[in-house]
Amino acid sequence: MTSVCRNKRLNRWVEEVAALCRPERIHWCDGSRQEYDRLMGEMVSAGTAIPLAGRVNSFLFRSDPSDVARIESRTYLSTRNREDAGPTNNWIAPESLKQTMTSMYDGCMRGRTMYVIPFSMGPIASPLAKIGVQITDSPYAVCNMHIMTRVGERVIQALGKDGEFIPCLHSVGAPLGPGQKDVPWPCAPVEEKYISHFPEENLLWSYGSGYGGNALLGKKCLSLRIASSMARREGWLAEHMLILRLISPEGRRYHIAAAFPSACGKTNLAMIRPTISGWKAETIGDDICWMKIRPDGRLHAINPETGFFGVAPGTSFSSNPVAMGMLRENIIFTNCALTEDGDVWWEGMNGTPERAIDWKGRPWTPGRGEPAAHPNARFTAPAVQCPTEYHDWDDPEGVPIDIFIFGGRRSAVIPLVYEAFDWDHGVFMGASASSEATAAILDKVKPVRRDPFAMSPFCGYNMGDYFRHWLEMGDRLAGKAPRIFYVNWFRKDAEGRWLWPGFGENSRVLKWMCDRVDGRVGAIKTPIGLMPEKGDLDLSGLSIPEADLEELFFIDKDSWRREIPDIHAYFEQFGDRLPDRLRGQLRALDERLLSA
Ligand code: GTP
Ligand code: SPV
Ligand code: MN
Repeated sequence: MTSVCRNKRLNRWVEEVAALCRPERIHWCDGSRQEYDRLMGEMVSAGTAIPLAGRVNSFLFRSDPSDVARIESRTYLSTRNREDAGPTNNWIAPESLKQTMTSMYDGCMRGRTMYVIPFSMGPIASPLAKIGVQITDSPYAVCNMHIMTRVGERVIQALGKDGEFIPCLHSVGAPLGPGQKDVPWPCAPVEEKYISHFPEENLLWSYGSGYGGNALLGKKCLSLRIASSMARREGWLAEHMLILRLISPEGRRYHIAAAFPSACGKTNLAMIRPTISGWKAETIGDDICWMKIRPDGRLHAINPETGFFGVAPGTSFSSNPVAMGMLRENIIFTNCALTEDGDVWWEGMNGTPERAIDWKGRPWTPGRGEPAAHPNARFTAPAVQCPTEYHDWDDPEGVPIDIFIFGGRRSAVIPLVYEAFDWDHGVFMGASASSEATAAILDKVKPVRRDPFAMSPFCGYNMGDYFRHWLEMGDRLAGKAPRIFYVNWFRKDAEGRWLWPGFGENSRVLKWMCDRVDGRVGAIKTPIGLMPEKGDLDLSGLSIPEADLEELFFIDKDSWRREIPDIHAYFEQFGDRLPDRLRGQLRALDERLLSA
């Protein structure tokens, strides 16, 4: 198929990539339903996709067991100066990385189709949107991109003759020899995988993986790593945050953006069904949030995506009925279990089947000792199917943010909720955030790691400069800055039981935040921040033992003081890139803990 594209730079880039990767054919994606159906049909015939009898137009994929999550140890930020990538990113010099990868790309698409996917992150023509073009040899990536982004000719039109786009090159790194039969999930061995970012040129090169954030380049690669670096240069924010609209019984709308690390509850909070009477919620985004200061002086947010790539295990009619309602049709499932009646299943879904086929394609029965679904099994779902979908989807202006929430998964130490004294203290709370390891990444990491703003794996420049950028955004926003809170839904008792019921009940905590924003309630000043006064957290209709509540809010000064050296060491790795204002915040926390 020849292109209708008049963009010279794009046409030249497609020619260059084709000459290097040597695919059998080139296909320009138009984003149509027919295109999606045809590619799915081909993948079904090839044995890669399994059509589900239990759900309309839905398919199950099983990845290679070595390719089940993002892989941070193979993710690179390639800047001319190492310092500009900073100590939290893997770095290789651009010339050297490009040389290595060019030799890997050489002939890497032999025997395959090269797809050209023009896509927009954000409503086309929004002042907050960006255009990317992904070249890939993975039809699975194409179908996912159809759901997750705005794909097609409208984007080519918007690009015109000389519009700007972000080139995103992707190959699974598995060329086919003449007559060679393909495998269901082609990919390269771990040590040949590269997920590379060249933020100084707004360029992405990914090789060897077909999974999630490694392969759907509009997501983490473009919308966070490249975009955060552009955002710093251009004075806006690209964050790993969900966006939620909460509506009070009186009809007041609050817009909340929350940053939790991977697999720590963003999708679930974004789809919350409040348990407190009269309150409603609408889902705007579950993973990525782009924000700009608009002419009203406030920070306005859009979700640049159009779909949800969510963690399947743990999703059930009791934990997340909204997601379950969304998953009935038009879904791509990856690494879930397959039941006898042709439906998907995963751990934590209501009920357990007597037998199933596990994510590796083997017969499975309960009690086998291994999960049937991979812990990072995912669904890809169109946002328009979300029962709590927000209706101003294409509003180019986005929504004004009232509340920021930071958080993570900590079984001890961190209380259920506290509020920042002011913006700088809030930035300190985000910068010192920490979380326990989850299955969202392949790498082995420390049991508790610092994950500032949930951006540690996604910040496209030196994290010390990122903290400074947040402080400066606060200076610009002044009195119009959102209020900042910290939450931990994951505190456990000594027996390992969750102290807080979570999910829909989290609305109680959100309501307290809204009450704080509008000055309806006061707060108790503690060494770590402001906490709810007795009776202000609405617990009506919830039976939770008094002792559990006490533990949820307990601040053990000794354990908090033990965090200080760890935060200090984390901060000091940034050297002179760390803003002094954060050093001051850490000192002040230490002093408050000492004198309390
Ligand atoms: P990414 O897509 O990787 O960025 O993850 P996410 O932050 O969107 O996480 P998600 O909402 O998918 O939740 C991950 C896991 O945490 C799931 O197994 C959920 O069931 C569980 N979870 C989410 N919210 C809560 C909560 O309030 N309490 C408890 N105990 N578990 C939760
Ligand atoms: C995450 O890991 O934060 C995800 C999944 O949202 S992935 O798209 O694979 O990055
Ligand atoms: Mn995420």
